[in-house]
Order: sequence, then structure tokens, then C-alpha cells
Amino acid sequence: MFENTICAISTALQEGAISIVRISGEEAISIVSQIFTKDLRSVPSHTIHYGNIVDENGKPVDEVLVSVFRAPKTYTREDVVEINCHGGIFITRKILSLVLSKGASLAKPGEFTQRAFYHGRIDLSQAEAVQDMIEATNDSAAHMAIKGIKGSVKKLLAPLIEDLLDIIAQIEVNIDYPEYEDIEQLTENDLLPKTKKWLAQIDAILKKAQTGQVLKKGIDTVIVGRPNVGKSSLLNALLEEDKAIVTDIAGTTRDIVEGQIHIGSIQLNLIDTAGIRKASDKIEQIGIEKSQEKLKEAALVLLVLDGSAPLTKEDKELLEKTKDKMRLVIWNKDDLSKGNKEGICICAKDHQIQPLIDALESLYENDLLKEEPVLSNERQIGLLHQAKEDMQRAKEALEAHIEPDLVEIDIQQAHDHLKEILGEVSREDLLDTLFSKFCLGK
Ligand SMILES: Nc1nc2c(ncn2[C@@H]2O[C@H](COP(=O)(O)OP(=O)(O)OP(=O)(O)O)[C@@H](O)[C@H]2O)c(=O)[nH]1
Ligand SMILES: [Mg+2]
Repeated sequence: MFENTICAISTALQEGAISIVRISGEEAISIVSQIFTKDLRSVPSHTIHYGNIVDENGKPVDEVLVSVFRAPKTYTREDVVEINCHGGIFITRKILSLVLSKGASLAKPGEFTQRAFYHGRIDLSQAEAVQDMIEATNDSAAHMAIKGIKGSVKKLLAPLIEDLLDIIAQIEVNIDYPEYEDIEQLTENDLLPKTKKWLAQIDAILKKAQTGQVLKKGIDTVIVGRPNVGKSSLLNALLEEDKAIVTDIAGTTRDIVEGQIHIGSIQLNLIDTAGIRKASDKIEQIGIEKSQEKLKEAALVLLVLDGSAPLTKEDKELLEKTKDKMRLVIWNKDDLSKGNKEGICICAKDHQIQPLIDALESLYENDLLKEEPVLSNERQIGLLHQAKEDMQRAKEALEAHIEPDLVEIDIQQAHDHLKEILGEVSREDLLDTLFSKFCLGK
């Protein structure tokens, strides 16, 4: 399918112990043989060879290990050679240029994975999962990615696609052979229940996908409270570093301070904000407006109250304001607290925050996602939404007693949208853009 042999540096271009130059294509083995001290053309597949890369004059450039993988059991399904060289930038580039000088062309970002896709080794959702894996910043994201690489999306969608094909076939038979007596006349009574069941399944998948997205990117978590309750102290305790300024002056934090933590497999994107009260000056006012904005956007609110003092008007307003959000109410300054408070009591100043960590852990115990496959990115979720809309139209048409053969086009479209998730119905330009977002050398 692809005539040229491609090559790229597959490791990060920085100093390190090892770098890998990867070559894929029909000429891969013969090209490397020309710059290596050993002829690789007849070596068996999946073997590693020690030797030197040599330059035009036969002078050794680097001492390397060369892995040879013969098609089709390779990443791209083509012959693949990987040169493990010393991880200097200069030396790696030198080896790459030698490979290029023997006739290979430089791979575009994602081109190796693109070839794997075109050669049918993986579907598009699996290719995307490869990039998701590279970009993963937490356990949940990595977990979803590895499942995606193994083909979980296809498994998830296969029964849904099958159901649509079933419905389409039923309609087609009715259109093509209306005279056959043993084929009953198809009505909305046959199709509506199937359509509804299908829609319910899609809804369940979409819901899980949304949770998946949140877990993948981390949960935007805002720390709010009136001034001086210890929000910045809490941020610092959670981050285990002195990131935000802490003083006993009310109104210390004026800008947004951010940090990330991982609790189990969950990533929280923490945002410390200015204490909410009637502002004393213009700068504070702007800070408070930002706090309000972040509060609106946040997926999780950590509302901090001063456990050593009675609730103020501001506290009560914040309790009211956040009551419909996913939130945890936290009593800080437990060391100064007299009464036995119910709930999450911490002492942020001394980093005594275990009760809060426990509460966060139980809030996001998401074993469900661990066991079940989910769609892993926006493109896939977008297409799933489109398929849902197509079927919604089909359902409404059937309810309006429109002839099944006129509804077929919507069902066909839903089918195509699902297939597009797997890259089985795709425009070339779309695929090119998609793969261009990949890392170089992958
Ligand atoms: N005793 C005690 N003092 C605390 C605790 N947590 C914070 N403080 C003190 O409370 C004061 C305010 O803490 P900050 O973390 O700056 O409070 P804040 O909510 O960020 O305040 P603003 O940024 O002004 O809104 C500081 O003097 C902290 O040392 C605690 O658990 N116990
Ligand atoms: Mg603060």
C-alpha cells in the first residue's frame, strides 16, 4: 500500500541513555544493512543484533543494538527495524540522516500508527488510544487507553452496529420482496421497540463516556470559603508544597492558584481562590469575581469553613450557593475547635487532612470504569452523539407512522456514524488531520 520506507526518531529528542531510530517499509532491512556492520537481510524476524552504525566512509558512528521485525507481525505490519543508539541528540540525528541518505523518507507525525491502521492491524479507535496513552497524565486515563489499544471500543460498538444492520436488513427485505407472502408487512410496531432499546443502550454508553472524560482530564476542583478560613493552607497541604501564600491577613489570596494531585486513580485539578466577602479594594474585587467564576465552572467544590468560629453570614451564603453542586464541606482549624463537629474535620496548617483524603477517595470510587470499556475521546463521543440524533429522528418518524423505508436513511446514517468511530467509513482528509496530531515517530 505504501511505497516508501519511512523513518523517524521515536524517542524524545533530548539527552538520555538510549534513543531509538525507527524504520518501517519494504526497504527497512536493506537500508539499515547498508549502514550497519552486519548484513541483516537474511536474519530471522524478531531478533536483536549488536554492531556499529558506520558512515559513508565506513567509520563507526555509534555502537548500537538493532532489532529486526519482519512483516506482518510488526507495529505497522511492514518490515520494521529499530536502532537503539546512545541517547545523544547529535548522534541520534546523525544516524537518522544516514538512514535518510540511503533512501528512506522522514515520517510524518503519527505515520507509523497510520500505517498500522491502513494495514488493518488496528481500527481508528485503537490508533487514537495509542495517542491517549502517550498523553495520559493519570491512572484512569492510562487505564482507558490500554483498553482502547486492545480494541475495547470496537467490542463495545459491535452489538450496536449489528442491531442497526438487522433493522436495515429487515426494511430492505420488505422493500425488495413485498410480494413474498411469508414476509410480514413491516410496521412501526416491529421497529419502534428495537429503536427505543437501541437508544437506551447508547444513552448508557454516553453517560459512562462523560464520566470517563472527566476522569481522563481530571476533576476541576475549586477551594472556596470566606477569607482566612485556611483555603490556601489546604491547597498547600494537598499539594505537599508551599505553593500559595498564607498569612493571617484576611484577603491574602487575590489571584487563582492552581495545582494537581492524584488520589488513587483520580486526578484533581485544584484551584485556590480569593476568599469571598464584600471586597475592600478593587484588586480584591477582581479576585472575588474570578472566584465566583471558577465556582460556577467547577465539577467539585471544597467549601472550607472555620471550625473554631461560629458560622458567619458569608459562610451561610456559600453553603446555600453550593448546595446543588458536587461538594464537600470541610471544617478547618480543628486544633482550635471546641465542640465535636460532624463531618470532615481537618487542620490544614499542620497538614492533617486525612479525613478529607478519605472523603475524596470514597467520592470517586469508580470501579465501574475499571471493568467496563468506554469511549475515550471527543471525536468518538461526538460521533456517538450524532448516531443518537439519527436514531432519535428515526424514532420520531416511526412514531408519526412514517413508512419504514423512509426511515431507513436515518438508520443508515446512525450506522455510518458508528462505523466512522472505528475508521471504517472515513474521509481521507479527516484521517490525515487526525494522524497529524500524533507524536513524531509513533
Ligand atoms: N490554628 C490553625 N490555623 C490555621 C489552620 N489553617 C490555616 N490557619 C491559619 O489561618 C490563616 C489564614 O490561612 P490561609 O490559608 O491564608 O487562609 P485563606 O482562606 O487562604 O485566606 P485568604 O486567602 O485571605 O482568603 C493563617 O494564619 C494560617 O496559618 C489550621 O488548621 N489551624
Ligand atoms: Mg488564600
